[in-house]
Amino acid sequence: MAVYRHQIGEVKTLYMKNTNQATPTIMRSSKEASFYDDVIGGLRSSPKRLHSKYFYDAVGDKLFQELMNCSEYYPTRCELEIFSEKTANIGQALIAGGDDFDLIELGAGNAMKSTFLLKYLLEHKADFTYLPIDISANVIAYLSATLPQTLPGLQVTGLNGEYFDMLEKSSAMSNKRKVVLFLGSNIGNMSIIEAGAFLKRLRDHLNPGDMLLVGMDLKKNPKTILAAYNDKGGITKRFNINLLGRINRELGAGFITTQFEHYPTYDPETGACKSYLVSMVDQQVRIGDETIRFLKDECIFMEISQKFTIAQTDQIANNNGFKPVTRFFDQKKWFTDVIWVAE
Ligand code: AVJ
Repeated sequence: MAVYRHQIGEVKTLYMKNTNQATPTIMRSSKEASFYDDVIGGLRSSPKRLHSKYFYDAVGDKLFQELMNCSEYYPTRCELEIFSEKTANIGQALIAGGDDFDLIELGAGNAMKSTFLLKYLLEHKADFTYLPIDISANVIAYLSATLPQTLPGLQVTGLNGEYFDMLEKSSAMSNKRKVVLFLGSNIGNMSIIEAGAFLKRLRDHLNPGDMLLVGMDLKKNPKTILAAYNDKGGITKRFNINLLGRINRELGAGFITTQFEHYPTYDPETGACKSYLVSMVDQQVRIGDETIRFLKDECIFMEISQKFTIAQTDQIANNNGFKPVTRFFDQKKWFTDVIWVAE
């Protein structure tokens, strides 16, 4: 099954009239402008950084799909195991929260894991509507068209947009209790501080008694973690380098991608798995009207994939307005899906 994500349109280059500017000016839609601004802002800051949310263009989606199938990258398999083996326990825990509910999924993607849960809830006559939220219009169109066919009787309301905008929309649409799914260890792409702020904001969009089911990757043998972000086939490397390619394609930049190498790290003390791209030479890169200088060995911080202890998963809940209810694990205890209730 394909995973679709946001795709940003082409950059339009035109020569401005009525000005004495001789150089081409690049006009961008607001989406493109924020991509451009984020790229320039990130590369002008010290240390340089790019935001991992931009990994997922059409090429990035395909590479992530490949990663999910590669032997070293364990998180997707672990969470799929939890959703396929513990379906009844997860389903019962959500049903036990009260009456009818809206089941909201943040960043639904192809909804492969949630499909196990949806099927169980339908078979057990739970009264609920599924509201997948995704930034990609393709994802939402795809899910709205296919889910009612694969799961007859499922009520689906697809929401295409940013998480918090769409959460507000869902609250305006119904005052049923809410169960929010945030799977795939996506929370790991924030530092612990950012994740705390995100959870506080999410809590503000919920009512007491509403539930949150979060997928979190756990600390484990550091070699296992590092290998998952440094696969022998070089998919993770291409996944990172592709963001430079995307900047070239969409913002007309001049990155020579062969002049950067992938540097993955894992710190077993903090649980922070971080990846960098390292400039192999002194170089200058043109992006629109800007020139960015890189020293030899200078790094761009690309992504954090935070790993948690079980105690930390409770702590981050308690610190941000949630109370831990239950947790589920795969056989190896490499990954957890936790259920929290809003206080
Ligand atoms: C999609 C955020 C869960 O951080 O593990 C995979 C993305 N990055 N390999 C992760 C990713 C490098 C992934 N998530």
